Amino acid sequence: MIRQLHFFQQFQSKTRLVKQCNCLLFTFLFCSIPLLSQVSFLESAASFGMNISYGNSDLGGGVSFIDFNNDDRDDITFATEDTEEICFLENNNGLLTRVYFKGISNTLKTKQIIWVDYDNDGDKDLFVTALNGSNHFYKNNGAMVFTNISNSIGFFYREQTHYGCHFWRY
Ligand SMILES: [Ca+2]
Ligand SMILES: [Ca+2]
Repeated sequence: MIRQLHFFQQFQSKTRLVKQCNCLLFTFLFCSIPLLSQVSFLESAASFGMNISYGNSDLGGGVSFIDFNNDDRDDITFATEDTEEICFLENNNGLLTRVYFKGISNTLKTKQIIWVDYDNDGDKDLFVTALNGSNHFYKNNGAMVFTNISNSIGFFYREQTHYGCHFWRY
């Protein structure tokens, strides 16, 4: 009887030990994975050549991350404050360089920047809303040379306050 009791106590002790190990393993696996998988970020805009602000406006303007020149690298476009040209930053292997495009001259207070291939010719065209003036639509004629077609496509062209816009194939 004593031997059976001793055996039973040993069995209980081993079972308890296995349960404790399972609990520790469970805790390690399910508590440490989220900690190990956290992503950290480093602010590095200046090191990529990006030193852009929206002037003194308290509302700010839009930004677009899109490969506007179809070289398979995403570029950045910023809306700008009054008297400033729209800011195009071309991505050259990770270094951003400000570029200007023939046919685009817009010093209004811009809010929304939309790149869209509205005519399906393979190059991206540009639509810009303005807070204190008329919106503008620039057709890309190829090689990043643009024509302002705002008046000729039937788009309403009034001086009115505009913020956002969106293109969608419906
Ligand atoms: Ca690009
Ligand atoms: Ca196009």
